[in-house]
Amino acid sequence: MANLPDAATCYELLARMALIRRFEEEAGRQYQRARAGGFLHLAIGEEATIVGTASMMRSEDFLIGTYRTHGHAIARGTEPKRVMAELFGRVDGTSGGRGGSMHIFDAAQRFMGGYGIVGGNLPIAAGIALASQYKGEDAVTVCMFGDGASNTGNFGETMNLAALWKLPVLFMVENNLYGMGTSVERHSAQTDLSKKAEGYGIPGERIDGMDVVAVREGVAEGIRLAREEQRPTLLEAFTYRYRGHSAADPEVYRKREEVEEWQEKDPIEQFARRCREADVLGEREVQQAREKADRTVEAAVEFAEASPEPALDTMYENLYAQTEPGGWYAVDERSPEPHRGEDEAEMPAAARELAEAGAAYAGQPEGPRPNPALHGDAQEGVEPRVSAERELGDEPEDAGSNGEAAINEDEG
Ligand SMILES: Cc1ncc(C[n+]2csc(CCOP(=O)(O)OP(=O)(O)O)c2C)c(N)n1
Ligand SMILES: [Mg+2]
Repeated sequence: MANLPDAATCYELLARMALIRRFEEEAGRQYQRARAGGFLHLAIGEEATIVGTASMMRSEDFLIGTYRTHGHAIARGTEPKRVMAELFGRVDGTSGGRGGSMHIFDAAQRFMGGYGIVGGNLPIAAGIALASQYKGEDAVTVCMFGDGASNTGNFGETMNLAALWKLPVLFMVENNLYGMGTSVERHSAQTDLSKKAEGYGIPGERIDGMDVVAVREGVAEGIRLAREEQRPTLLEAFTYRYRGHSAADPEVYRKREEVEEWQEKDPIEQFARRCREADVLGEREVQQAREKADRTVEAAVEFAEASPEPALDTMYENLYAQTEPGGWYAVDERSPEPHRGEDEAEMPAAARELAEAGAAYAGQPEGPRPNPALHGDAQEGVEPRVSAERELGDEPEDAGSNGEAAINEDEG
């Protein structure tokens, strides 16, 4: 077992884990009160992996995570009140209230998000590391992702380039044993995830993600290899989320006893006990860390509640899509009032209309049916694509695959 660090560091580790735990419990509560909208993924139980990793990083290093990252941002130094305001969709949130729980982002702390696409943060991590290398900077990028993400195409592509270009990056799989409701045994052919990048020349190691000291030890070496030798590594931290995948998860895929078994290894309790037994921290300090967490989170909720919602006329700010010159990615610039079908009160009528149209369509006799691409699908005023092509004088090269032949065929 790795040695405990000095008393001040132990206190800081304990206080940070307790703060994240408290924050997430409160986030769950606020979500149930409908104060926080969108999705909410809690990492309660995973605090040692998060805090252990972040605590070994320098301020110039980058951290990038997934959609379960309230704690990652806080561990990196983002103020909890700004994370809470983001969950509440308020202007003082880390993303101005535009991102919500899955898109916490804080460039000042070099916390690069916050991504809803499973595995989507891996290539971005490689890109950040490439930028550091290109600029001759000393920074390391740490990329944290789930066991499920290790099955994505992004994983292989990123490992290949990271190894090939010798990028200063450390990959960490937060193996909480499940990707939503699917266990590692059912989703990954190779269940030793630390081996999954070996074929690319990236060595891996398994660590106890419930033990903050063990995490620090593993991460220290991974960061050293990345910084000093430009050698990426893949750490697999074994951890566990006590709560469901997201706020709506009936958890039919695991047993209550399994959750309880992992709760016995609780990262905060375990570490507090160890610090007390080694006489590094006293009961008073442990209590103090917890009370401080309570106060910080209480203040975070007050701050979030007091923060205004973004003004309606700022709705289209921060969008990269452009309408001039007009393109495929046009922004809906209609008036802010609800439009047909957007108002909930209209929904029953709109739903009935759609259902009736669907039934009429399904009730047609067997045989060729109108092709919506050619005849428009309820988009009045939209010219069929073929006639547009004709106007441009584009005669179809192969009349058998589109153009007139297709129209004739469709019209029977
Ligand atoms: C590309 C993609 N596929 C599917 C989803 C839906 N989805 C959201 S979370 C998730 C599970 C991912 O599990 P894991 O990587 O183990 O992370 P964990 O949620 O356990 O932290 C899935 C499949 C998604 N967001 N993105
Ligand atoms: Mg997982």
